[in-house]
Amino acid sequence: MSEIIGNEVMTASGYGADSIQTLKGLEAVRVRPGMYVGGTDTRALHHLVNEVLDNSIDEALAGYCTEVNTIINADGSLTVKDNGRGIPTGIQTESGRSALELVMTELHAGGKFDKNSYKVSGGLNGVGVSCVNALSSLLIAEIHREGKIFKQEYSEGKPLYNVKVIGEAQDTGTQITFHPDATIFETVEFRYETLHTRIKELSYLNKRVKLTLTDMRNLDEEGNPKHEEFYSDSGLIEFVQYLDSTRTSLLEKPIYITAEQDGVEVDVALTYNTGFSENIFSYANNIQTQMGGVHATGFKRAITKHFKDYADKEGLFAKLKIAVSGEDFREGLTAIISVKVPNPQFRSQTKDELTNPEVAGIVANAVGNVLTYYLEENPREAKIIVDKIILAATARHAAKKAREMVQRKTVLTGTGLPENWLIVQIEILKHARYSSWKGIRGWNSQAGKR
Ligand code: 0RA
Repeated sequence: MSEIIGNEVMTASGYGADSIQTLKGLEAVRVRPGMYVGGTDTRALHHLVNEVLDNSIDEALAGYCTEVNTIINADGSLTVKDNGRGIPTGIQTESGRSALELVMTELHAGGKFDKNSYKVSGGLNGVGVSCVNALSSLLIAEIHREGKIFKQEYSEGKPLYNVKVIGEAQDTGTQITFHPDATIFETVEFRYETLHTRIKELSYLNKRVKLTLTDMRNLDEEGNPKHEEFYSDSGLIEFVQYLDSTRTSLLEKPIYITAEQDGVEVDVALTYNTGFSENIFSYANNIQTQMGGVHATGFKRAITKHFKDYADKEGLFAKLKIAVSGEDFREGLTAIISVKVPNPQFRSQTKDELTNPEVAGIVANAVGNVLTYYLEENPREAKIIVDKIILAATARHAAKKAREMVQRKTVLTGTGLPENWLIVQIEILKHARYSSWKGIRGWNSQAGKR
């Protein structure tokens, strides 16, 4: 027995051909969560939140949403609410099913009906909210749109009823509440700290979007839940300042670069501190690329080239008898490189290295253009950076000399020097570098006062 609902032929079981395909997809996610969300541990659990958050952030990046609220509910479920346009709820002609239902139940249904609004999809895996749905014992979608409140609930990804109107709405937006399936995940307890870190990071990466985190499990004496707001007006500039807040900066303000080319958005902030470590963090579509990739490579290439060109042009490297190497340009450097790429490509399985070949040149261009201008306009800062680079090269060279000397002596004496001799030498060098730093720092801070 069958009847026609919308355009879909329904079987007696209540599922049409399309729906059966959908169920197979959702079942695949439940059978192999590892393939879709990277496992069943706490990391995978929090991956679900990221997946839901990404959709709201996308809506914000498309310019339709200013606020995204994340709430850990008292019953342990999690809600993400945004004030975007709301997921469309109308019936799609081809499938005869509601667009909302398709988004919630079809794997990869993300932006099928509006490619532009999903120009840059945050989801690294692109698995989308349907995976979250499949892995939830209960998911509730509530959409405010066209003056109405629409609602649909799902269990293990399967709709419990057709999209219905439950009231009137003055605003627009999307609210997703999900209860992760305790029969799948090792733990279903959301960690405040994990969400806090991610949401804070998202607020820096997506400036001028207000993000909040509320924990209804954690009430104070007055009964108010733990609640934090994250909002960054200057994005990566504040991110870099935050990362370097325990270090002594060489620049009053970080250098900021923003550009768009061929649909690729580039945002970079960098500063130098008195330390010796290199701190470069790169992101592709809001996801940290631990191993860097083409965007980090393009950035490094540009700073090496442009600081070198400037120093050469100004004759600042003239007295330097030694070669300056790439790493010398990155000592005491803290930088964030964030790119938004329409079709991100990643190295193999790990997905922590961006590989789109064209992105290297786009980042290098953007960084190069701004640096050239910055160095011309800010000769004092330019000199500070070049001095830092010279010092790095000098110290590296001296360390190499010391090492060679120890090795030579070791060869000459045959039995070798005591093992700790090299360590002593390195300690001396470190100290030498540090004290010469104080010199430059003093000059900088004095210049700052004048
Ligand atoms: C596609 C089209 C439209 C909205 C969205 C997607 C949308 C998706 C999500 C997911 C979470 N929050 C969201 N907000 C919006 C709207 C198209 C239109 O109104 O013309």
